[in-house]
Amino acid sequence: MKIERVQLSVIKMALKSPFENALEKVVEREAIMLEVTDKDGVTGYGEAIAFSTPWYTEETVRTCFHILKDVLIPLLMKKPIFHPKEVSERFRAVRRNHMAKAGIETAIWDLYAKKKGIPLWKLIGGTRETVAAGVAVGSHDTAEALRQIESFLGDGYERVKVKIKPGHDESFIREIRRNFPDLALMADANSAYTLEDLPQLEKLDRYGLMMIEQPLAADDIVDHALLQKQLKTPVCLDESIVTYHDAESALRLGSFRVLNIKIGRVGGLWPAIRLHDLCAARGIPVWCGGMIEFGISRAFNLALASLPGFTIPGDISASSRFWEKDIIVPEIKVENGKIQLSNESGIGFGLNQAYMEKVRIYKEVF
Ligand code: OSB
Ligand code: MG
Repeated sequence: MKIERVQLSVIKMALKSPFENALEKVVEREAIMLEVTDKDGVTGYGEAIAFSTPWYTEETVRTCFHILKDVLIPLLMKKPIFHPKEVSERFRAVRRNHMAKAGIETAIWDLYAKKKGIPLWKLIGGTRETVAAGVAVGSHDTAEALRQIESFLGDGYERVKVKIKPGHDESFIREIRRNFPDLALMADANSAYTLEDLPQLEKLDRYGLMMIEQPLAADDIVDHALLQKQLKTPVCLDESIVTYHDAESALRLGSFRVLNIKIGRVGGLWPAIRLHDLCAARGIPVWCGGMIEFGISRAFNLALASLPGFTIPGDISASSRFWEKDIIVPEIKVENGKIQLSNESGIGFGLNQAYMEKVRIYKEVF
């Protein structure tokens, strides 16, 4: 594949309702959509999922735009690529900037699968034709969270995640359990605790949570290992695992029993597949995380979650979870708690160009 044209579009859209966690209240979402075209005129789509501000990781929409424009796109256009696996290797001398890398690496996967005429999920070895839908509730108001859970269960979601933080944990979870005794429930703390909160975290052990996600600091796999030894509830890592080596080290220490894999956080689809393979070999279940993203990123999440090790329903929801109208055609729908994988080639979804015109705030072509 010889890449001849790359278009970056910054888009902006309001969420249907704000999404709140321990660190940020997300009201509006910006993201970068990538359209990568080769010399035969075939186009692959990608999405860079950094937020407007660096609360989740250090990247932002603007750092991604800079790294894509000034570093990654020139590296990619310099010489042909024969397989999408090579993209991560080509970016080896660029430190971190994983969401920028993943945005363009995923577009190359879509392009490659389209040229081969096969669905991306089949190309990467996916084994399931439907993916279980899970949803994250982003409200710290107990009554509002209960209302949302009720409504998501009505939509058919099979698993619910809620956000916790100090002062908003045990009584919140107790109330959810009282209302939904059999709900497949997990809690995500986005690093809001330290080991000093151990007594409070131990109280959560009583509520049959599937797991507690990222309770401690992003760069603290040692404390997570100490915490996991004290808890019956499995610890799941998100922010802490950014590289393959992070996962190997954390496995050695026993810092987690479940892994949340996000393509953007780990630098691309190939790094995500390698983490899946590592965890599968160690008997560690994985699930696909979400980033309040638009449809292109959702489509890659679906393909990833078709791999055999993704045995836990992820934060994989319908286009309508956050958006009045998504930028892809067709939109992603949940039916009977599942999302059907597409049999079209590549990611199986296209960009709604007329709608892109409306939500785009900036565009540049290389
Ligand atoms: O920590 O998993 C997270 C959303 C944005 C950034 C980080 C996280 C989240 C979510 C919800 O928890 C994900 C979603 O449903 O899109
Ligand atoms: Mg998380």
